Amino acid sequence: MNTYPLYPLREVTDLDGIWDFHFIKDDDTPSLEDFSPEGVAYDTIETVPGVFDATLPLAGQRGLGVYRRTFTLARGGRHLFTCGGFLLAARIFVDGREIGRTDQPFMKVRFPFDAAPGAHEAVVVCDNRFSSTPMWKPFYDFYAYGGICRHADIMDVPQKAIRRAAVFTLALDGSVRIDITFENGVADGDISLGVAFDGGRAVRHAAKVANGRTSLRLKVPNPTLWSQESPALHTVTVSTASDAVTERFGLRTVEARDGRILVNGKPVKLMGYNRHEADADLGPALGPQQHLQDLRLLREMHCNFVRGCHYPQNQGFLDLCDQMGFFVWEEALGWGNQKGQLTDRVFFDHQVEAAHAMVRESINHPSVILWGFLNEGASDFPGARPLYKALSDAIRAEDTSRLVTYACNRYENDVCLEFVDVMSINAYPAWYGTGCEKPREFDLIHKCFKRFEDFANRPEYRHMPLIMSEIGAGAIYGCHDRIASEWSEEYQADLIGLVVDETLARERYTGLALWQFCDARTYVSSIYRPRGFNNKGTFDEFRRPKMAFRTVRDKLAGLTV
Ligand code: ADA
Repeated sequence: MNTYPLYPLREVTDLDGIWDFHFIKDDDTPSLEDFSPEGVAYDTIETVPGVFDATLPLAGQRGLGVYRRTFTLARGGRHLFTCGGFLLAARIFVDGREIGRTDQPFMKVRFPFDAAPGAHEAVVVCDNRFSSTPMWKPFYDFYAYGGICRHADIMDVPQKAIRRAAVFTLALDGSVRIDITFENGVADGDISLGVAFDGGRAVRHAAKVANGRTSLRLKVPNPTLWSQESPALHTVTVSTASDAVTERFGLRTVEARDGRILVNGKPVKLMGYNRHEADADLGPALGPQQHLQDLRLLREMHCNFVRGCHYPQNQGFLDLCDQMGFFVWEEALGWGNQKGQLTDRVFFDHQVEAAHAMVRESINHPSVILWGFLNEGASDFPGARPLYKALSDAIRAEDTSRLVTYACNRYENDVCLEFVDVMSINAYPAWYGTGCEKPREFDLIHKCFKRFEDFANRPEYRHMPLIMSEIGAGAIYGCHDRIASEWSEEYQADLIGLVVDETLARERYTGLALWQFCDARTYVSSIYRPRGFNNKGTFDEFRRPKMAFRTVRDKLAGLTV
């Protein structure tokens, strides 16, 4: 899925399609490190994007998936290999030489390499073993697949290239700051830049480059604001003598004031879902039509909010959110990380790196209004404070124009909330931990909303907006029950109905992200995962609606058009 930014003067070679493939089983190879691209006996094929272990015969297998294809370059010189995400870790070779490696799952990466014009061979080896990355653990509640799960391409990088142009709204009259980063030989000193908004004529601006970057303050001609109701977008093309980048952005401001989130100065109520990138059979490698379909289903329920759980999102999905006027919470990869990990130096550094990279990549999406990290980490542990602080600092070093949060399940014992702007609570009243003698303990829903409202109203937190960032119940698609007990669609619909009512009735709650949009594959485990799925979707994995779909749609009618 081709996404912004675009580089109109460069030659882009799309690597999506069919690659040769060979799988090396866990026991046959010691590590990703020891892999050599020589002598691999390619015996089958795989697609890019795709994951190799979603279907048989490799479903459930762990080891190295080796991909190979050839490509032809018209131009010689510096090139960039770009990919929207690997699982779980990968090394990339061109003509037998390693050009890059990553152990950041779902992270967009870009690796430079030099090549002559003509035919070349790319080999990518993906390791889906948990040992390949400190960012994952065997139990995160979503299946850990392996492969090249997002779009990949190669493009040439001219001398004095522009890397990105990040656009920040300074005021609603169209005033913006554009932070431009360069690469491949741009010396510090004077530079002349062309800037063209919305495909118009380029106006030249003199700027000074220092440490490979510069900044311009400009006014967008004919500015139109981005909002949920009217998601107007602008483009800007920034050019040097040899290169150009086109970025798409929206003019809008986001702030937290007096316990509310304001977009363009007006309070918003965020109503929507947590969503995994999850196909029924094929794992997380969704195509554009599937992303669009999911957003259309959310819109059909009048939702305006998506929490992209629990990893950096597909850039193509965010492009769609920009165009359709969704508010998005994007978060770095993490799930229930405990004391040992939160104080581990390698995990710490990887998390900080992931936070920086996520923000840089998604910086121009107006839909993204919240940055998150460490879903349900041990934020009640004082030893976790340095990491929580480092992560908000990392995000704010990249971007102060959005809000920072994390999904907390430590509640009144939390010791890290001071580092973020928004209090977000994950809770499962009337689902986990209820007395097995009492069916339908739905008074717990009301108590839960009241409890966290009281918590958020404490003097030290009163200024923070409050989001119920996860809440829900499992239902097996097609399971109906006369007494509407657990696992029936009736139970789930009734519970979600109460949750939506509570959120709408309580002004203190700025938002709700129901858990979850659709059933998604995980592991059969002791925490209620029949079928090996997390069954709390309002849709099943085939997007067949459960009863809760109508409940939400009817209750939110009027929230969006
Ligand atoms: C947690 C977690 C989710 C999911 C959920 C559940 O809140 O953040 O990823 O596992 O629980 O279904 O229990």
